[in-house]
Amino acid sequence: MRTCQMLYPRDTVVRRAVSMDGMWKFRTDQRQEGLEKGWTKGLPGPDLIPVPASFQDLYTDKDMREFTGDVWYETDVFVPGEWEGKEVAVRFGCATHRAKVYVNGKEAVSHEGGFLPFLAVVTDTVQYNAYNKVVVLVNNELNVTSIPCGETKVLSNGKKMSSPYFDFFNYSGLQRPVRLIAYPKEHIEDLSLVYGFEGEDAVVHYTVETTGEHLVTVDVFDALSEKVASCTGKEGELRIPHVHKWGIRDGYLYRFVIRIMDGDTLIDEYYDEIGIRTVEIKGTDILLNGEKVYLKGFGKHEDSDIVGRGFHMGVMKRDFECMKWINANCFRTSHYPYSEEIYQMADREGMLVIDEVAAVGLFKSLMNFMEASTGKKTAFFREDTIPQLLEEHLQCVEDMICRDKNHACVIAWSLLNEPETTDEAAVPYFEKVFAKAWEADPQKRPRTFAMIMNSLPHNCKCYQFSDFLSLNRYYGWYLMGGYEITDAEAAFRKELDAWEAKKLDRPVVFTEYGADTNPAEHKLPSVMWSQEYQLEYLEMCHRVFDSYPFVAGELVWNFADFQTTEGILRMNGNKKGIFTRQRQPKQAAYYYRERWGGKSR
Ligand code: EVA
Repeated sequence: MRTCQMLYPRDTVVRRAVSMDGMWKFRTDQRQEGLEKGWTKGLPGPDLIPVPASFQDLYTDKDMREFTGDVWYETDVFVPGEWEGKEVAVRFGCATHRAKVYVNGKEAVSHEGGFLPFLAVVTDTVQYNAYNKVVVLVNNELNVTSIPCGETKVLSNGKKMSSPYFDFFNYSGLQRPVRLIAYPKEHIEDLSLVYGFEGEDAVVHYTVETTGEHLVTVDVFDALSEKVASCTGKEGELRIPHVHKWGIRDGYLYRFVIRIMDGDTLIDEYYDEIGIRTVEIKGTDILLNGEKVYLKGFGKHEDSDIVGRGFHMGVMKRDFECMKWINANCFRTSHYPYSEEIYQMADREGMLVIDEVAAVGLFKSLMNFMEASTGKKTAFFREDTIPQLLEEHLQCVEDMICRDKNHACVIAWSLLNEPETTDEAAVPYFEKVFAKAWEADPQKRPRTFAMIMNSLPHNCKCYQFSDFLSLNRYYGWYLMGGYEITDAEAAFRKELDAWEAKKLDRPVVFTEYGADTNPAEHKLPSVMWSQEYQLEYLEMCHRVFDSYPFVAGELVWNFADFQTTEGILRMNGNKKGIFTRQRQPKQAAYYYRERWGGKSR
């Protein structure tokens, strides 16, 4: 278990969190000579780049944008003398896709996986009241034993290139905030919460994990800072009278303050802002606080100009403003867990989130979104690399749930995106992944995975694992696009009829449907890629959704245009956005604003 690294860094009476964001030294390592040449002690060369950011789009040189292999980062950080006696660590929001951290020349930690936080504990390595050198070796190569999956090619000139099995650019580097943190030796490691309602009150069952045996206290404060409940012990029940439930566009948060006490002496203190709500599936309905909700929103990406996948507060703010304007209530963190600040914002804004782990590309193909439509199979789950991939996948599921389980906004876990499911060999793999999520989540939230076009009622071996079905469907785009759209609609209905015939008694959510659209293209009558066709396509999909009562949500692909690998199917990226990459509305955005503003299914 790597629990304690998941607590979001906060300042309290006995904890410190200091931002290390800023300009860091940077260097690519084309010849992989850094280790030999002693770069762990400091980098040669004067180049500086911002952290957090993806490094790819900052330069004007194509070799930099496409760089695949090892890159190095370096900064100096001052560790205050008054921290001596505490645990001290550097906490990375993420390092994509893997990293080794060196502090004052000594390896502090090695971490695999590019979208979740980790700590380099440096209590005994740092010099107090002095600057310390932090060097990070990041590697962004794709392979089939870590998630997401892909390949690394070597070109005839010896340069490496990323070939993802997925449709987004392989942005990488230190893409999220980095902080120097200090916390007590005996400390709080984890907090778990489960909610129930009794009349007007909430009953909150809590569990606190600590590294020692001193007394734990928990106090709950409302938004006006009035204490509304308290309890002692590592496990217990808190009753919050007249609870203000967290809901859509009603992001009411309570402050939970947890302390470890030795008599009157405070040993540790941590707090979190918590929304209280329940989520469950009942028949074909998704219930929030016992009431039916219809999900309206997007599959998104962390993606924007210049900083790539780097966390940018301005982009986050704009995205939420656009989502509120268009009357969305939900988004999926396709195709990886996002930066923690985004979930905090969703909690505050009352926006629902389907939280997705980075298990994308579990289908051996560089164009799976196309090839799956043709019925192609690749026997992905029969490869001998699967046990190692599974191990990594399970770790990421555990870490994601540990990190995000207390966010009110998170209503479900998406455990894979578009894996191959038509082969029996997938079944034992899915079984383990779904069991892991159940075991890791104290709230037992619904679990799902996004199903590719060829995972159909008659051949999909894995849909039964999902508490609600998530369908990614492109009838009228990849299949029967343009003037054939009437046939596309008929085929779409035929598939849904077949799901209906199975009497699954579970909700179906469309987690993807969309059409590439050039914002500069208008054409009457429509052609594919024009704004007019995007609208016709969306209207067709919605006619279909509205005919089936078990459809519990529509998350259009995508919120905004985003960068992908270059190719003949992508015009400088994927253009299925309802907004442009600069977050300006395409014509379809006005249509959604109306549909979602009025819709209450
Ligand atoms: C698409 N289709 O073709 C999208 C991809 C996405 O960007 C998919 O899940 O099925 C994928 O990543 O536009």
